Amino acid sequence: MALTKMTPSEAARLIKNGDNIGFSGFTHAGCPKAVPRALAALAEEEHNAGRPFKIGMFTGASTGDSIDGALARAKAVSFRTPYQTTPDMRNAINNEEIAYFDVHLSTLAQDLRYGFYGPVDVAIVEACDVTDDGQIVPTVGVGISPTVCSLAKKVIVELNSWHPKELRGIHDLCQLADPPHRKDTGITAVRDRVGCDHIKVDPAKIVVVEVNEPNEGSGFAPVDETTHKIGENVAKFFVSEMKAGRIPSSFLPIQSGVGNIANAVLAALAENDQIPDMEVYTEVIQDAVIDMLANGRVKFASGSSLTVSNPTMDRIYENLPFFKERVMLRPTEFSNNPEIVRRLGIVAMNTALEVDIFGNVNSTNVMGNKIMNGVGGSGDFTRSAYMSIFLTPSTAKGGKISAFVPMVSHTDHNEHDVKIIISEYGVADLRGKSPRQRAEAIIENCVHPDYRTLLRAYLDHGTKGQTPVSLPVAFSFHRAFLEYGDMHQAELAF
Ligand code: 0RQ
Repeated sequence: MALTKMTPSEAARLIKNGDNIGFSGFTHAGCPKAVPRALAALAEEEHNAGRPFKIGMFTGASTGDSIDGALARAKAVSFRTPYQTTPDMRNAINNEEIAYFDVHLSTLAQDLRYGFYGPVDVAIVEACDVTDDGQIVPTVGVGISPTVCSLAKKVIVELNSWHPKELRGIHDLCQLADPPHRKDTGITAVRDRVGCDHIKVDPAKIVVVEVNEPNEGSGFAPVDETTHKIGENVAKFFVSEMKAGRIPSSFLPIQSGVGNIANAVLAALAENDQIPDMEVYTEVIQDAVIDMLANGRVKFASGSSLTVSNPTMDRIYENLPFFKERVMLRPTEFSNNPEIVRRLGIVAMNTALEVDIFGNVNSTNVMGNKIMNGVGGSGDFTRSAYMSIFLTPSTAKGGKISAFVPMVSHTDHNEHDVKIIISEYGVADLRGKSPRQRAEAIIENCVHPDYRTLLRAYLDHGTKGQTPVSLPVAFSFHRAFLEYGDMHQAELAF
């Protein structure tokens, strides 16, 4: 029997006020666009008619503007989880208009199956192919798609002909069995395949919306002096770890976070001929990894999405057989699975907003109270990694903010999990060091010279103890920024 077809606005009308929606995709990659925009328009129509209309949102990670931006602007969201990056969504969350729950990405699918956050009423998923017997082939981002497709009562498939049907075969799709029935994932090497090439759904649940629309991804900022220096420091550190025998000469699989810094670091690794060709086991495969696959510096990349600019997407599609042999896209419960991260010995590199001198990391909340994006997959990788590295420029906002502070204003990754810190000034190796020794290593090697004296003063005059924290002035840097707009004004009166 042929599948039901609808326009975006007809499909949006299947959704009712109060429904929870599960979206496909991971970052802008693989996200539906036309139906969410129609849903935002429907919400505005309902609000104009004086009727309430809000949905709960489950996503793989951040999405494009057509989901997070459009729905936030339409005031159509009551609840959202997990990671987000769109300015309008971020503002609505920080204005407390939307209840936001920031969860590790690897756990969301299981949490949904157990019903921790309520039912998934409708799934809206982008696909490059869908068959009459209910085989859905995602595009370039997977996230929680298998789970929301299996849980939802209705699955709206946005069939996007901008993506070729020949993508079939790039994915490795399945779900974990939940405790107490969980077995090991079966993934013992980066390129192991344990699932199939499509998501199978009862065709009676499927509604198809045909579209042709490019990805909403933008490119990356060019590498600047600071990010280039951070990249060089990472590469030098890896070379010294290999010389010391702590990273094998065959190297270990790497995970790298999202954003400009991560992209610049990968480019620096590619340029260093003392670092061997490597494998990538990560969540977002960015432009730099595609370059490295093309020139052989990366042998294979497993992730949950191809988070690339549209010119890079074109390049992939022009050479699809080449990239299909070297790329695998998995659901987040596999791409970010701590069991696999620990087994493969992954070297994890993520970016911090701020780091305290004892090695605690804030990745999410600016000045403790305003969400930036969310923890994303950084915690999935950091805790279980063979080596967990945090990268950060030593300052932000033209030097008025030091990324290194006496105490972080919010903690995402703690001193027990964070092993290496790298800024443009150098590398602080925290392994095997007491809190005071860690502080000395961070101040000496990573802190901007402008802030070293202040932080040394804090350390030298602080309380004695295992962790020499001095509570009365622990937030003096943050208070200085809030009062004077500049952390240089921090007063360390003891
Ligand atoms: O703001 O653009 O307005 O100037 O934060 O900072 O230096 O451009 O770095 O884009 O890599 O983002 C931690 C947010 C870094 C990101 C974070 C301001 C700074 C700038 C961005 P402007 P940069 P990035 C895989 C792993 C958590 C999730 C994660 C992130 C903006 O990496 O979300 O790791 N990580 N996931 O000026 C105030 C400070 C600041 C500051 C920087 N201390 N105080 N503002 N900024 N430091 C991905 C997934 O999970 C999908």
